Amino acid sequence: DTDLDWWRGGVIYQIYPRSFQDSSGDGIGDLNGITERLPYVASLGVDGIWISPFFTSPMRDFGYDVSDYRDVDPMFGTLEDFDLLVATAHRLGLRVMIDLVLSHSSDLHPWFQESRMNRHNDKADWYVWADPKPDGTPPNNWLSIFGGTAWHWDPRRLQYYLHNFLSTQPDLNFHNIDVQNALLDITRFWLDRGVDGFRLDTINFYFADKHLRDNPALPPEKRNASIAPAVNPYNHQEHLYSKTQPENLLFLKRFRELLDEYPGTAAVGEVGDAQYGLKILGDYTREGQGVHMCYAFEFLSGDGMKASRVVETFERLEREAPDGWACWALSNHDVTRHVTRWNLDDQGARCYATLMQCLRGSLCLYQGEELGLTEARVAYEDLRDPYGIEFWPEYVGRDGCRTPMVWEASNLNGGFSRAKPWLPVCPEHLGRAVGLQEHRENAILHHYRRVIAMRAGSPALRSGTQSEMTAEGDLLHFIREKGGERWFCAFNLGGEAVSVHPPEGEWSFVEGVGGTDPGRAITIGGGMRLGPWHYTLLRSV
Ligand code: TEU
Repeated sequence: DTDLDWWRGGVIYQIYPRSFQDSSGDGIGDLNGITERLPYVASLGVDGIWISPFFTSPMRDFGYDVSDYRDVDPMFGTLEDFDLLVATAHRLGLRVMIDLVLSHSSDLHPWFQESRMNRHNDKADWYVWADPKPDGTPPNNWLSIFGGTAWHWDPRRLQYYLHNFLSTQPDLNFHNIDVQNALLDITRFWLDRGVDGFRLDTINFYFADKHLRDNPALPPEKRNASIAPAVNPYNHQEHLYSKTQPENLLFLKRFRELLDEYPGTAAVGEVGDAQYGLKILGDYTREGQGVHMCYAFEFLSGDGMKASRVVETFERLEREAPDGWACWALSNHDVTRHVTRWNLDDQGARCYATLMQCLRGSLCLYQGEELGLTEARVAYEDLRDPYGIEFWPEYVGRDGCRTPMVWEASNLNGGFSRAKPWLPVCPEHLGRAVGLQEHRENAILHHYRRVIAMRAGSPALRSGTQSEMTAEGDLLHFIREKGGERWFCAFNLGGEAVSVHPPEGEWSFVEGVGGTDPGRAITIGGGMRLGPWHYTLLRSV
């Protein structure tokens, strides 16, 4: 691998800027706060960071609604602060990926303000506008992820506009080449400012069907029960026409050509699609013609990550995206933190942390994951996420994974801010603050550092082949291999002890719990025993 390929198998640390570190004293995190904490991030051994949106925004969706793509929201700082952040990151050997939300803008973006004036202005065709049906109802049956119809009536223009998310997030019309060009210009603006890449929000939503055809109903067996099933009819529709149109491949090709002008940059496209996610991943990352990797949702939901599920996912990936490249994650700013979601104890959390470092693909870690943070309970009065407020209490929203980072247990607000934080610091998190864990030899934070370093130092784990992946009950094992380096990785993803029989040969024990001493060469004959949530990693000698 060359330096240019850093993204392939790289580990990316996701920062949610509102909640990482406040330097200005307004209770909201900011860019200078991130810069201050970059040495900590570098100390984890990750390859780079992805910063969730910090652009000018009315913050209806906390930055995922952009009103100026070329500036920093004053709440987060200035462009000069951003330049300092990038320079500091680069000095520390960290790549910087920023989060471009191109599928939709804020309704306060000047483009939309102009577009809504009438049907013949310069930007008239920049968003997805449509006439009502004769009875005045929306043009078709498309639904918004955040609830209700995906169409909003505009009383000024006397038409509906499309919004796949909030009504304050109108969808841009990618069929219009001027829109594409404007978005590519924005991308170039940030490339010229020195970023190393992009996390592209909702790339499978860029294009909607030109003819605005109705989506078909989803047969019951294909419904996704993971997102507010009781209240959200979104899960009962097959989103055939409201997203993932074939024209996107041509746009992504243009996007890739632009990135290729800046060697060493990379893009990870977010593809949220319960049915076709991996198939889309294959299409969007094929032959270096689209994004470098797709952010996959496979391990972000569900009630567990059983051995059989891991095997099934990689079999499906192999089938549906043979030369695709996935970027995995267990947690992010949209979902319940996995320690809570899967009800993991410390041992279980360490086991999954290690497993993720051993799997083929790239990997995103979400701030606080390295501390073993649980989902915070947020009282109704404190909820900020519009999605949560809409569906509470059936679905409590995304605030519980967005509460502030905890740095020092004894400092005000865990060291996050000297003012009242925008979301309360979770009291249970304080016992896991960075400062405390730094001094605890056995803390999960050090475990993360160790396994991240292990992957970083191994071409086989970073980008080698993955074969013989097998599930036997709760036991998961597989081989990673590259250039003569061969690993056997085995995990007990359950509460009962299991036996594992590594392939015959001389192995050296690398890492594990309840296993042999690290570094000791062992000959495998009779097999090894793995206690609950124990694992063993062996390298051939
Ligand atoms: O999320 C896209 C996405 O698929 C989400 O709708 C996700 O399914 C949802 O948050 C429930 O978990 C991206 C961003 O990550 C999210 O924060 C934004 O709200 C959304 O796009 C709109 O920009």
